[in-house]
Amino acid sequence: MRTRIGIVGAGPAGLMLSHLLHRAGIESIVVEARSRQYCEARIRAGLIEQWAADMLVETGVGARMQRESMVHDGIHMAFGGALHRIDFHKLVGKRVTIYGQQEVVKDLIAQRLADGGQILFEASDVALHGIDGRNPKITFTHEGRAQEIDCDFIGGCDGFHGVCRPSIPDGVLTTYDREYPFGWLGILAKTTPVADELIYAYHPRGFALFSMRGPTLVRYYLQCAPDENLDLWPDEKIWDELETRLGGTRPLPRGPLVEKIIAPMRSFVAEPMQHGRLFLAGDSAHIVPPTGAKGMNLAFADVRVLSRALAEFYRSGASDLLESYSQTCLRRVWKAQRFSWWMTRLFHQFPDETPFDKKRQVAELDYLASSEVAATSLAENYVGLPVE
Ligand code: RFL
Ligand code: PHB
Repeated sequence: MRTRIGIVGAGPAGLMLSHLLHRAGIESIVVEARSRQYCEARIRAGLIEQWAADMLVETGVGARMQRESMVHDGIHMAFGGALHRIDFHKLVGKRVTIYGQQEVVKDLIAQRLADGGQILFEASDVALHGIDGRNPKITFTHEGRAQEIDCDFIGGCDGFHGVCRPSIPDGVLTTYDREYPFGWLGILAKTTPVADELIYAYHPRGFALFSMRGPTLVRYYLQCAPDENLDLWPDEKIWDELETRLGGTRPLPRGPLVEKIIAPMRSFVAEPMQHGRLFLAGDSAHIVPPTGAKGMNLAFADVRVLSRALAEFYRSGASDLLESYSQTCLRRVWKAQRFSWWMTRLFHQFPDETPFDKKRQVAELDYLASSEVAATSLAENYVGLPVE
């Protein structure tokens, strides 16, 4: 097979890259390890920054999101037994969209297929070759047959555990890594939302987050041990713990759990995000702890930059935007890293904290709740910094 851009991974990064390239008249093929059903059912992110929601609409994949999503003007912070609201719209004139990542993935897959795009699901033994030269290649097994894709460039969109980043020769990448001494226990439950907007809760027993997916589907998270045993968390214990940590100001509407997961928490960046003809985008290049809700949004920001650079290359032959791809992306990536680390630090209990640290943490929450200047900085980052 031959195409211009070979893309590894059908997550938000790979699918959006293929979609944006198609709109720029550039052909691509996506190679994905999992089945279509698996990709469409994988529950992850829930929050889309305003510019990213606008991009989905402007590029023709936002119609269902516009019908089914919830648009939020702000968030609540819970601490000291009370709720404090941060009004993004009032502070920075922007909003966020609540719409599940798996719904975005469904919409992108449907659009790519309607536009005649090729997504090869359930590909195994995916490997990259010749990324240092002008004719890179992706090899894999698909429907029992050995296949290869000759291309001009490769989009490495295969997430944190993929094969693209490890294909870069030793010594090229510098990695920055930070693991947190806790994870998140996440549940999805069939019941009504306890509030109209998300609640981020600081509590001496640990962080808790209330989020939602729809009028009768809610998402909650609890700070837990990184290797927490889910067997020790029967449903009622989860509800009791959530109710305590969310401030105890009101009872939570309970309902049957449809999912229970443990999510790891880490910060990671690989620099540069490119080598030869391979360009990394999304989680394959960087991971943020979910506290700032930035992961999928960063993936979209990367592929926006990459698709524009590729469009310029095919239009004029100029490669300067491709050469500066990593540098352009990393400016945003590091600001998102900073914000995600800060939100994580603000709301979680750290095992090595001193009584001084805890007092300082509560003072910082109080400062955010009482100062418009402090709240504006949170709001500006949370709704998404401007894209270039
Ligand atoms: P993905 O989604 O991991 O997709 C990578 C794809 O590559 C495939 N793959 C391979 N394909 C071929 N060959 C191989 N060898 C392959 N290896 C892997 C995989 O099957 C998969 O289909 O990466 P991408 O596209 O970069 O997207 C990143 C996002 O998924 C991620 O950053 C977000 O989910 C993070 N995140 C959140 N982001 C937000 O923007 N807002 C949020 O509210 C938010 N909340 C979250 C989150 C992530 C969470 N978890 C579970 C880590 C909440 C949680 C709990
Ligand atoms: C979610 O809805 O899954 C979600 C929302 C906000 C976050 C993290 C996760 O910060």
